[in-house]
Order: sequence, then structure tokens, then C-alpha cells
Amino acid sequence: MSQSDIRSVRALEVLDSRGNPTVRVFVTLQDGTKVSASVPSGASTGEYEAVELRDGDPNRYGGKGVRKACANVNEIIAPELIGIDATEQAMIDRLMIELDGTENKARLGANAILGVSMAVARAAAQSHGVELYRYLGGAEARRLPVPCMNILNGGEHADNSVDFQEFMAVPLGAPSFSEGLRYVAETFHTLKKILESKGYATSVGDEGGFAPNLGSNEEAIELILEAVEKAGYVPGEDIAIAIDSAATSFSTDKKGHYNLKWSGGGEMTSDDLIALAEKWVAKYPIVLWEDPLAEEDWEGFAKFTKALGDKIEVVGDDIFVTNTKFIRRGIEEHTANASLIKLNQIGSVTETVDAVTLCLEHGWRAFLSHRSGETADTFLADFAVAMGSGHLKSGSASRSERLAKYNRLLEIEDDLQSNAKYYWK
Ligand code: 2PG
Ligand code: MG
Repeated sequence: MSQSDIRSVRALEVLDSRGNPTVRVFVTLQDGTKVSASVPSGASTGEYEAVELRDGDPNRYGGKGVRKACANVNEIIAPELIGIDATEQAMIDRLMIELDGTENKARLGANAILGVSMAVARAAAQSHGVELYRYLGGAEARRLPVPCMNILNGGEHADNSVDFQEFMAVPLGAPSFSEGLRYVAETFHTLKKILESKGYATSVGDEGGFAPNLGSNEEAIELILEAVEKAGYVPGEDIAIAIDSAATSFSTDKKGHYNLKWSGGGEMTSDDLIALAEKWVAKYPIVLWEDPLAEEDWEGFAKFTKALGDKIEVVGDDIFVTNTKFIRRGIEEHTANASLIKLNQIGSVTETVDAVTLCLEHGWRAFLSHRSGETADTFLADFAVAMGSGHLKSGSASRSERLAKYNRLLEIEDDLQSNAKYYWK
């Protein structure tokens, strides 16, 4: 028997940042180590994401309860894991995937499996007295991610007139993570003042960015650039722009047709959206564009990448769903040049590591991401440093579930001291 053998695994239904139920898993080891991990939840989800198991009982949380997922942890997964060394991450993840037996974790739930997977990693790290980022990434895990801060929200994350879901400020010219975080947090505060002065609302969306009713999608960029300058930074040099269109949410027919419905911008084809992006990229300091087209629009995506892939990072989120099967196809077909990476899209730590590795091995970038429904869990911060993939998004400079990750990265930077590295590319 080893000190880091698993003694118990237990799940509890808790609430996420939107007040919806999610799974928290507690893992205890033989040496007394006790940790927990909580699973996030998306709103603009890809069709082929691993299944988030919900109870469907209309009498509880409008059907969104996760008691079944918790019971699956307590009754099916836990008995299998007792006595296994928590450092056996890959073996434990594989065991759960086999126990589930489906292609997309539909039986036990990706929320059940991921909760255990994250808690096991955290327990193993703690039991060995190592920081989680170092346990997962090894001694060379020293690169802090550039925090792409989503300061203006639209799409399905807000009730406003902006179709594109996220407008991010990217502090790529900062000398360190902490300075980068300061650059974009100051920009966020300055943006608030600008919005107020123009009579716009300063209430925030799900990820803590402002969600005003703007006259057009383009105005979002103009306002952010104004804020960057007013905060004392040089657009493009200190702070650039990243966009997540989340285009699946305004795709109309799965055949390359779209409707910018919230802004009243009207109907568009993939080609129209590509032309619009080319115009914006020529005009504004945009460095990254996520989901410019919908999950089923592989052809449009490849055209987009052909047009802009040598100028900006083209990220696939809904289209790849952190699944190596889809990322591999994307690499073959030149669909993008980066993949978004979300732990709960695929549902285990090991498979997420595989997805990142596949990207990096093929010269793609891996963009680490939170979900719009989050908890105070900071696993993502450690994971981003462990993967060394250079950038992450964890929402804005408001809402504690977003700041928790950024604050954990400040701790990691402090832990690494002058060994910490920070650069965009
Ligand atoms: C996205 C994410 C996170 P959601 O589309 O990239 O910002 O949103 O969690 O709602 O899928
Ligand atoms: Mg996205």
C-alpha cells in the first residue's frame, strides 16, 4: 500500500456561477490528503461535446440537477478506484472511460468523470508536496499564459445587441503575466468609464465583461481600442484584440448561412463573414479569431484559414470540442491553426493533455479556456502553465469565479519568481 492510494471518492451537487447545479468531487488518500474539484459548464456548447449528464427532473432546478452524475461517482466509479495510487492518472482516466463504455461519456456523464479526474490529479500533487502545475507539467513548466480578457460580451452570454460572443483584450506586449493582467484590468476599468460617458449600460454578462446594446458589432472593437489608448497603452503593441464569434450560435441552416440576428445585421454566408474578417483584420490589431464560422462549416473554416491563417491565430472551438479525432481531421484539412481546449468538452485530464499535445506537435497553438458557467475551482490555471501553451481565457476582471484563475496564476508566477516566462509567441 502506498501513501497516495485512494481511500475515498465522493461527489456532491453544488451550484455554479449561473446558479445551475454542477458536480464537486472529493478525493481522500491514505495519507489523509483531502481535496476537491468542481466541474464547469458551457452555454454555447458544441454538438459533439462529451455529455454533461443532467437529471431531467423538472421538479428540481428545471431539470438541470446532477444527482445522477453524483450517484454515478459514488456508486459506480468510487468502488473501482479505492486502493489505486492517485498518481496513476492515465490508468484511472482509462478505467473510467471503460466503465462508461460509450463514445461520448453518455452513461456516467463527462461531469462525473472529469470531476474525479481533476480531483485525483490534485490529490496526487498535494500528497507529494508538489504544486499542481508542476505535478502535471514537470520541472520545465515555467511559461505563464497571456490572459486574453473577455471585456465585452455578446452572443449567448448576454442579452444585448452584439452577435459575436467575446471581445478580448490580449496583453501580448507586457513583460510578465502580472503586468499583462494589470494592463487588461486597467483597460476593463477604463472601458467602463467610456461606456458610462456614452450612456451605455455597464452591467456584465456571464463571463464578467460588459454587455451594452451597441449600434454594431464593430463598435465593440472601436470601444475597446479607445479604452486601450485611454488606459495608456498602445493598441497592437501592448494590447491586441481577440474575438470569439461563437458562430454556431447564429448559424441558420448548417450549410454556411448565418444571421446576425441580435444586432439586426441580417443574413450572411461564410464568404461574407470571411470578407468581413479580412476587412477587420486589415483595419484593427486582431491577433486571434475563434469560431469565426459554425461547427458544421468545415469548408468555410478552411477558407477562412486560407485567407487569414498566416496573419492571425484561427481557433476552432465547437468544431473540434477538444477531441483528438476532430483536431486530427482539422490538421489534415488545414481547417484552422489552433484549437480551443476545454477540459469538460472531452471529460478527462488525460484526454485533454492528449488534445494539447496533438496541437503542439503539429505546430498548432492550444488556447486554454474556462466555461461560461464556472466555479471558484482554479484547476485551469495550473493546467495552462503545465501545458505551457502560452495563452488562456478566463473571462473578465469581474466575477470571482473568473478572477480565481487569474489570481492563481499570480500565485504561480510568484512561486516561479524569475524562472517564470511570459511571451505571446
Ligand atoms: C466559448 C466558451 C467560453 P461556453 O465559447 O469559448 O468562453 O463559452 O462555455 O458557453 O461554451
Ligand atoms: Mg468559443
